[in-house]
Amino acid sequence: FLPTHNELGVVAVGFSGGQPKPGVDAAPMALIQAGLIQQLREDLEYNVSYDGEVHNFSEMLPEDDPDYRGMKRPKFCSAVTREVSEQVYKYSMQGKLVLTLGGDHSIAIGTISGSARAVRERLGRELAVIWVDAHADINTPESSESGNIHGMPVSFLTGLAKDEHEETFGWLKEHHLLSPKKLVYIGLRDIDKGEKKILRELGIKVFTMHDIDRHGIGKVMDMAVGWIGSDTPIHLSFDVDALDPLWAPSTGTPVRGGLTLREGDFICECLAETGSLVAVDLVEVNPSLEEHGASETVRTGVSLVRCALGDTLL
Ligand code: 6HN
Ligand code: MN
Ligand code: MN
Ligand code: MN
Repeated sequence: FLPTHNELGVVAVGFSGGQPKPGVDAAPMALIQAGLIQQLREDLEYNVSYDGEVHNFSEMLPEDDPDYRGMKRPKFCSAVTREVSEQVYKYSMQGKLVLTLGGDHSIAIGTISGSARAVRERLGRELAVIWVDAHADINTPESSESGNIHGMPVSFLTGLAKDEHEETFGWLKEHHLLSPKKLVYIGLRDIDKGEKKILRELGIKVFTMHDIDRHGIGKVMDMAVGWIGSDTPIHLSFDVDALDPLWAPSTGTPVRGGLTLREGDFICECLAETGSLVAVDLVEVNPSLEEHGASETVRTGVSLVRCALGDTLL
């Protein structure tokens, strides 16, 4: 069921509407200017499909987008993620591995729904997701304390949160959704009270930083991949804030006590090694937030993507 080995579709999503800080929209361009796509073509020998545009979706900006069920910019986030979902779905249906460069993590509503649907239609399989993050991003609109949609994507993707209106995520249908049993978290260390309750009730597999300290990242990856089972298509959604701010300072919601660069790269390498990756997201790089320039965080992002795409495997 693997994507044709060297065919890669790239979607560049310059979107920051899922959270309040400007700048995360500039990440795809910063990553591309740092040489990411060129390296994927030249060093890793991918045949890259990329339309050469960082989409900012400004034409989708609604005239009026009031808070709704506590969500901020609900219509804009819904419209953008719906479009991203279509783009990811199209590449994935062509048998391409799909790389999405965000953008804030709300865009995963689009990427994962698009992959899940394509994997169902093309392969008759259920998608598994590895979500690497300091945060669980599983608030419902009602449990969220911030109203920021980048803290909610997993609740919409698992069907825990739904809405009847097309323009506020009602476009998400059964075929877009992810089973909570096929979701594994790695790196968590800042989980809201309401989210802890949700994680327990849904029986979701979570490897917190505590688990990584206890077992080491090698064992954690064995357990994570074991939980999903071999021969299951995997979507990796990597929030750069999973890494310690030492390695990724330029991000909107940094949390100390995170992964080292090598642990982050190792997670990506292990998933590349499974041969089951169908999609990779890299999100929450915000080049404008670093005191001494964003070069470190952008470099980290380039490294993570290269590792996920097989760079460091023999
Ligand atoms: N992210 N749990 C917090 C919230 O606002 O719901 C933080 C979410 C962070 C989201 O980093 O992708
Ligand atoms: Mn996140
Ligand atoms: Mn996060
Ligand atoms: Mn918090």
